[in-house]
Amino acid sequence: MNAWDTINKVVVVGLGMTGLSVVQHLQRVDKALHIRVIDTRAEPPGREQLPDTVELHAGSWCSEWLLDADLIVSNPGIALATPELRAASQAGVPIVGDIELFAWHCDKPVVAITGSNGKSTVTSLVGEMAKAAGIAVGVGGNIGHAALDLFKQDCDLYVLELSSFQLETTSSLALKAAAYLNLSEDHMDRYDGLADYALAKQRIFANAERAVVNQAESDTWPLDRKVPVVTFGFALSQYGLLTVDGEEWLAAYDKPIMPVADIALVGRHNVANCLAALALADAAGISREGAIAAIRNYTGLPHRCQRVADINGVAWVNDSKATNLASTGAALNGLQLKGRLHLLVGGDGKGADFAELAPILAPLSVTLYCYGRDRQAFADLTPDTIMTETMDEAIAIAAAASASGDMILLSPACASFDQFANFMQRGDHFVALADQYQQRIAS
Ligand code: UMA
Ligand code: ADP
Repeated sequence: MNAWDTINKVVVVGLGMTGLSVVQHLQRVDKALHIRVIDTRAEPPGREQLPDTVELHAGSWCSEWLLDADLIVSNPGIALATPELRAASQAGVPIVGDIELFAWHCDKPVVAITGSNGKSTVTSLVGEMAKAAGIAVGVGGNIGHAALDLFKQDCDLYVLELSSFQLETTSSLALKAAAYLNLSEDHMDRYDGLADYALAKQRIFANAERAVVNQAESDTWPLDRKVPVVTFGFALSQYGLLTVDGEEWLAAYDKPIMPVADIALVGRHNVANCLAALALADAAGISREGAIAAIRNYTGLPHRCQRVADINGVAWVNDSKATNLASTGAALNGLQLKGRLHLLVGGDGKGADFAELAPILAPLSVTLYCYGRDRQAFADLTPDTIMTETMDEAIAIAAAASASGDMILLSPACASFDQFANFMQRGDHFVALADQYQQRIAS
């Protein structure tokens, strides 16, 4: 039986990018479906693009609509524990997310990536590998391109980045391979601790032919032991490292693939990301030539450890996508500087404890600039700490204090939502402040 046979009334919860993609998909699938949208925001993003035929309730919940639905499709940003959703679920109304709808419709191979950090990098790298191999590929999901929008074009392979939020409402996504890159504390405002968060991510393996897991992190391995496992990592891994004539190479099953020095991405964490991507590429049938070409050429997405300016010998680095402690840790790992590090942190801390940053900062010559709503959570991590309300104030002080050989690094370890629309806007603002400073000192 088709999943849609018994469904007439669908309520989409949350508009935005996901909600709009869901509405458009539902209309493509079945023009006769009765579609309503609820968004608790008074002015939900995407409202102007909503077709007139779709009813919208904005600014609050509408339990009447929820209880009247045959199916609720919920936005990943809304917790299933929200009382209104819980009540609907208890009343027997099924609740799914956009990725579940994707699974119902998809008839081509899919690989997917989850983890606390590196998802977007690995997702886009696998996409580049497929393109280089001549495969028509659709890349989407939590990477900022709604998965259902990928059906607007013909593809022979899909690569999806999946957040724990999206996985919570997904149960039938069949995957050629599922990668779980790493696990570290994040989204503690939404989960009852790390174990709860980890369990949501485990759902990626539910219907996977192969699990691509981090050799060094047992939490990333499937709890269901029936799923065949392929490991990546720096030691004892199927996708790992080999020394060839004194040079470090990426390797698969003890066969060298290419020198680590030829990877276009920078940073040790990206070596691990390349190994995970290679494992996924093999599972998806992407040619080795295509995979190698992409690793040689792909320099990464903006807002991830991106050098955006060099002003009188001071490097300005935008790592706005570092929205948790581990990603900021990765930016600092192995950092070698002639001068001083001016590190900007802060924002919406999502309930995290930042004490783990102290030993990472200890060996560095660093001034810590803490701004935003949760800046006090960074107090006492290192002796030289400056508190400001905004990033603008922090930059003004850092720019004046910096000298040739220094680095001004925005790697906030926090979400941006207290002061910015998203991490992209935060990163763009950092770049704009660098530009302004450059112009000021040039005039
Ligand atoms: N919201 C309400 N009421 C509503 C609907 C939404 O208050 O009725 C609020 C929620 O707090 C929610 C926020 O609005 O978290 C964002 O909603 P949105 O409309 O901006 O969401 P979308 O545009 O649909 O974006 C979502 C993902 N956002 C979240 O999961 C929070 C995007 O991931 C994703 O790229 C997009 O779908 C396409 O799949 C962003 C993200 O921050 C990048 N993800 C988190 C992360 O990576 O850490 C999980
Ligand atoms: P995600 O989509 O999971 O947020 P991104 O690829 O966008 O991951 O990177 C987010 C942040 O995490 C960036 O600051 C990046 O430098 C850092 N990062 C990328 N890969 C890793 C990794 N394997 N381990 C730790 N941090 C990483």
